[in-house]
Amino acid sequence: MATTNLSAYDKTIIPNTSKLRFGIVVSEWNSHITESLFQGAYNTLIEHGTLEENIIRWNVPGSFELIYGCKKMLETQKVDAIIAIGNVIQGETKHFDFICDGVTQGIKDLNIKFSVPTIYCVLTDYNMQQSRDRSGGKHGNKGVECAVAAIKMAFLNQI
Ligand code: DLZ
Repeated sequence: MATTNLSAYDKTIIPNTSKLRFGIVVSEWNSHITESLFQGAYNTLIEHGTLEENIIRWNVPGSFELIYGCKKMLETQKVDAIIAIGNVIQGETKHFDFICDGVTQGIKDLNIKFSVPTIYCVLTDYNMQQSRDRSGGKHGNKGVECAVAAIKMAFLNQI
């Protein structure tokens, strides 16, 4: 089955982001993966004109805490979009399902409750190799894809 390259997009249609402010909330669990996702997102925002001082980064312990971290950022920081970055790897128990479901529903709820969009940059994989492949490996970097989504949604929010 072909997998889309997560870093591939048409750069010519992305507007300049120099007037926008972005939040990035990063889970520390599987930090080598989430740091690569962060770098992909950060570099993409910078490439399209976002100023360094207009990217606010907060860390949270695990993906489950992304919900509260993003909520707090939405309540206290003036941002145009937030990117929630996490990585959940399947283990031997149902914990994986509960975390994935909780984070997904939680971020969905934030998008319903707040007028600022929260982008879902959470890799939910069966093993570490799949996560490596999607955080700067052979399938690109989901952080890039999510930064592009954040830019598009921030502009949509200005309508
Ligand atoms: C506990 C846990 C486990 C087993 N696995 C992951 C994971 O693969 N990815 C992740 O981001 N977090 C994991 N966590 C931690 C939970 O997200 C959360 O931090 C704790 O349950 C405390 O609420």
